[in-house]
Amino acid sequence: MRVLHYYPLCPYSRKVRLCLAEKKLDFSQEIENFWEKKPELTNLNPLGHVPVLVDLNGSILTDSTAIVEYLEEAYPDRKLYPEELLARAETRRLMAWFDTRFAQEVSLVILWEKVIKRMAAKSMGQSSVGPDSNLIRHTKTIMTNHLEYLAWLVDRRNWLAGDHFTLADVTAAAHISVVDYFGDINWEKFESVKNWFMRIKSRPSYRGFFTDRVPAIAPASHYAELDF
Ligand SMILES: N[C@@H](CCC(=O)N[C@@H](CS)C(=O)NCC(=O)O)C(=O)O
Repeated sequence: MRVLHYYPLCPYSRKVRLCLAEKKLDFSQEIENFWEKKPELTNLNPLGHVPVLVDLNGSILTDSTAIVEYLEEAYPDRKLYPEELLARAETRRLMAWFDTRFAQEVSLVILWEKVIKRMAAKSMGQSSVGPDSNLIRHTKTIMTNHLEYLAWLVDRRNWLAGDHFTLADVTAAAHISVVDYFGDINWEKFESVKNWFMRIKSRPSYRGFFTDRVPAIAPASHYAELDF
């Protein structure tokens, strides 16, 4: 059986989960508390990062972009890169944007402050530390710039990179869905982005996220709603 080692609210893990589901590839899931650096994970990936995919033939793959590109080549039936050369370049540009800029400025900051910081302290026997409210406020301001850019794109295109649903949509949705878990997006201000996100939430590949939970933090009330 193909196995994905992942953490439910890790955006990179979500990118690979969406990709596997879009391609209709069966897999079983192993949740890894990556901050604990347990041998079950470090034996597969010495860096102790998730996601890690162990494919049917036992091949071990790490790094979400390397994994989705591997899946695209190994299982080309349902393509997530567009056919057209320039649209492929645009897809890669947007994937890189979300995996670096959006992650460093928004999704990973929120995830760290709201969940991982507390869990990591607990696993080291240290007293719990709450989120830094100034940093969260600053992060939400920065996120507004990203959402404005996203609105600019979806106002002009059917999907993020052009006419077709691609890995750009997968990657962006993976990061945004993490922030949405905490209810940190003011959707009323970004109607066109909300419509794009609703279309993604309606896809069968997204369903697995609805039941994701992390200890002590319930998702926002609209998190599992298709029409929010
Ligand atoms: N470039 C990697 C990044 C993966 C990553 O940073 N994952 C985080 C969880 S969201 C992690 O495992 N961090 C462990 C650490 O920083 O030690 C990818 O795309 O898969």
